[in-house]
Amino acid sequence: RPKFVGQGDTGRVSALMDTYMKNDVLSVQEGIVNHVEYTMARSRYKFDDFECYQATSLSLRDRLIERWNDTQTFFKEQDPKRVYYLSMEFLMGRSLQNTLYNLDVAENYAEALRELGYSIENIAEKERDAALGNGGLGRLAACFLDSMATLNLPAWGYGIRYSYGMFRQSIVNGFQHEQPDYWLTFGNPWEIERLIVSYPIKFYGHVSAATEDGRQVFKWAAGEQVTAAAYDNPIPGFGTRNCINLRLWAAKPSKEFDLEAFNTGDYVAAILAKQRAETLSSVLYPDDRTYEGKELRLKQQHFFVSATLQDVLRRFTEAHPGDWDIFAEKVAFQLNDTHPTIGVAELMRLLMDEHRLGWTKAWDLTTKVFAFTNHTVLPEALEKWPVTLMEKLLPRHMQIIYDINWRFLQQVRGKYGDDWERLARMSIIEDGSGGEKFVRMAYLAVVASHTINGVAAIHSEIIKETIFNDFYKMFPEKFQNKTNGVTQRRWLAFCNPPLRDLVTEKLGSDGWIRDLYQLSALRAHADDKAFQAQWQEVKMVAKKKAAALIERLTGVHVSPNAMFDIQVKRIHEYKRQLLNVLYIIHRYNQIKQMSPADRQQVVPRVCVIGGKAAPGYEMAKRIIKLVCAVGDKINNDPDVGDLLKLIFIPDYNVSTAEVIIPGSELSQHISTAGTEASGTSNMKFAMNGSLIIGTLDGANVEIAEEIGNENIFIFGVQAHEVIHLRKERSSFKPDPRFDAVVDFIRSGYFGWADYFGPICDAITQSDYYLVANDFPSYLEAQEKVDATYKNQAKWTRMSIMSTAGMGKFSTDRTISEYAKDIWHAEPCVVPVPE
Ligand code: B1N
Repeated sequence: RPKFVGQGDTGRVSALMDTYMKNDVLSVQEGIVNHVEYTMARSRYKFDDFECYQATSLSLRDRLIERWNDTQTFFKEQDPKRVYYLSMEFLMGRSLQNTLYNLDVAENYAEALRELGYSIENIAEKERDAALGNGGLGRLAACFLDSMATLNLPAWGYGIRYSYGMFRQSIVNGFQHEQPDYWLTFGNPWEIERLIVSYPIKFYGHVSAATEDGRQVFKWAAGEQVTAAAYDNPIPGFGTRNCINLRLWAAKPSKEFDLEAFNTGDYVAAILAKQRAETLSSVLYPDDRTYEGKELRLKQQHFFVSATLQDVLRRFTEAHPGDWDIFAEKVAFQLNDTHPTIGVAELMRLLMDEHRLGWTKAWDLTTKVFAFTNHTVLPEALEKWPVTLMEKLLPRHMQIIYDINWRFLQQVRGKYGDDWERLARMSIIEDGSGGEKFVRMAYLAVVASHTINGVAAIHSEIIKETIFNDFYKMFPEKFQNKTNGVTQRRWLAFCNPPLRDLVTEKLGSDGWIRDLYQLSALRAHADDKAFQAQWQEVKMVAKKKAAALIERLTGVHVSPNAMFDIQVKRIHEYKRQLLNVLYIIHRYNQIKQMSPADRQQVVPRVCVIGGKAAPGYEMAKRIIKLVCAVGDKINNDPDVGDLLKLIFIPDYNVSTAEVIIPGSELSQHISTAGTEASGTSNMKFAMNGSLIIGTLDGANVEIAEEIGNENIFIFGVQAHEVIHLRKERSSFKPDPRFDAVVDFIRSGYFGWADYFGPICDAITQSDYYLVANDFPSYLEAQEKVDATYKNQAKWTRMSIMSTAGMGKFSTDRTISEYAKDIWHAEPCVVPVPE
């Protein structure tokens, strides 16, 4: 290990620091007990499961820090190109099991705890989820970190340390209630507080121009200043010593005393005003895919991006003082959606106003380091900040954005001439008809980035044809696809040990945990009767676990002999939970009308729907109530019994996903074609042998390609038909079975007829998401599902083929492609100490 440098006896310090913690059972126990006694100051009388979880985590943290330090020191010595993943969200979930497996100490810890009288499973349950994200976008960032560490990339994540994560959902009388998720009450054993790493962040105020050495310079006299303080979260890779960093920023009052405020005489009021700085990082906005022009949200964006860029520039200038020519050879930024796009203007500002580079040089560097990922084409999600707000909050940035736009529009004119319509369409500044102007953040990101990517093949085509079409025509070479993935560590190996062991045994190696393409060798065994029986047994174990969770969360007992049919994701009209519910009502009515003999032929189903509605999204909240009302009726109908259940599971999150997904047999990914950019739970489900019923949307298209069309239930209209079908709406005649179901809801059979009125209106009037159009083909696909389930050999074969075909959908593949095609970054492998 490198020599200690600093004050004091460097030889002696190095010698003491040169040793590593031991991982034998006794050393592990000593570590845990030490933390209980000395870190937590607990006694032998107060050492329950929760305390044990904390002490165990702290002892693992010690081991993480060893690797973290070695990794960061090594990166510093090697000085490779670094990748910075900028994201407002990192939906990490729990860390204990993941750390145990990635550090390869799971067995010794389990044994150590067993001897101390604790069970690892029980103490793992004590951990609160780190829910610093809304859904797919935030969880993707978390899976990316796992793969970047595992692939030994010199990468860091940067984000916000929210005090309140995603709200906790409870269901009262079928209605969603939101509870604050103050997840830090008992501390967070995984983070390292770095009080000395902090940066000033400025807001408001005004800009003045001056001339210095014959050059125009701009000075921003800010009106408000807060401090960004760093919290580091070590991210260990699997099967490697590398341990990368997720640096999250928390807002603190600034150290500078604002003399003006203090001189007015009201000392206490001035202190209290400073204290309000902390609200900046207090809460994660829970509205995914609807943009609300809230000032605090823009402040959060600037806050974390400014801190990040200052941190990166400090690291770069320390290593290469003044050597800006190599900046782009050492630094790559990935913008996770438009949320960090203010970073484009902030980097320009820092380079020009702080580091005194000219516009041309600053712009050259900026456009070489940023790349941008788009995650949605829904118009309501596209960020557009009012110019008036930008001018007030970030006056210097607004000037810079105007300058970027002016130069860009000159370039457009140079290419297309005075095509005013095109210029208005492509302008970063939208000059609204109402007189209000907006900054189109996606266009700013596109103009400044060297590469723009979508998150699944179909989505990357759609963005070129629709929202970014003009930009695609102008710079076709900038556009790429990077199909999403998931980490097979968390989403198969760690959350489903029986399946992990079966797969490993069949393949003769656990190499698939680092190279998911190895799963394809399972195909050769898909028809093997003995293997099928083992496969079914493993699924039954997972179903029982899921059933126990369902009973614990809802009080409803479900039979593990029924088919487990799951749709879990954020509640949104475009995801069409409604289509699912309408079908369940249809199925219920069919069962009710059957003779007892016919009922014998019905495949029993447990239908599970789960997910959170954005607190202000009325229609989504009505949909939750509808699911609960229908469930109430069905689950208590003696005619139906175990033939059909409908469960709404409350507070769907990463930890419940880790139980529900392995237990699923059928999973639903049924968005209107062209609306779901990728979806990632589809990959998690298929990896765990769940069959997909879905539309040709997002990653479903590529999943079908990989596992074969015969192994997936595809239905519905295709993306290219959607515009036409929306136009034809007025002459559309819905299927009578569709009308019957809607009328049934309106009749008040499930109660709440008035409350459900707007739902029925939405799908019978404009029906923007084409629920009625897809209803008949969905029914047909569902009939195929039933018929297939009755043939268990066929079903099991399809299930094995689903898992076997998932090689492509590891984030290891996704991240390798980003590294090669976008970041041009190479692995940097930390040597293993003897
Ligand atoms: O990102 C996921 C995709 O798999 C999903 O298809 C996509 O819907 C999701 C604003 C979003 N798109 N946009 C968001 C989240 C938070 C927010 O404030 C938008 N999330 C997605 C990963 O690519």
